[in-house]
Amino acid sequence: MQRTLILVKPDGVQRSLIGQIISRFEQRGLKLVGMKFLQMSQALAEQHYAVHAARPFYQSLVSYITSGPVVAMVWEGKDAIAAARSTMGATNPVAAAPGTIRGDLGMEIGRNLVHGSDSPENAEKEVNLFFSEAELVAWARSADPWIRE
Ligand code: DAT
Ligand code: MG
Repeated sequence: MQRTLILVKPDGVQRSLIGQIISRFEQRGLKLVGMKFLQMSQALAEQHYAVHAARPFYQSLVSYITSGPVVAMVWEGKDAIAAARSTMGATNPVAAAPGTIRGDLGMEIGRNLVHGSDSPENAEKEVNLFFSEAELVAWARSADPWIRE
């Protein structure tokens, strides 16, 4: 079982796409185990994007993610990380396949609507950055046998 951290970035919130973005993960069959609406601090953004600190676009990344509130979620499931990333689509929305969040709703890399963890190691770090263990809910979903064999 994997957990992945998903963020609806400030453009998704400002464009009233929160519900639509959450629906995509929900309908795919991932299980929601944590969710909060927050304004990320500069410090949290810098920690979250620490892996990109050396990249030329780092400063704009931090200012974008702190430019307004975000929705932070933890979604759980077997292969949750890869499933969530395929639902998100390629990093650059122009290259993202139609049917994906970025491919359907986005036009450029600096406004790509969602974040999703890219590996089990980063997922664990990112989940712990946004959520305490007590904020994550263990629950049985009645549809599970219809989603997983
Ligand atoms: P992803 O968000 O698909 O995991 P990433 O982790 O490689 O992509 O990069 C983090 C974010 O940084 C990405 O959502 C958008 C931005 N970004 C990545 N590559 C970029 C580039 N070449 N120019 C500008 N922004 C970029
Ligand atoms: Mg990434």
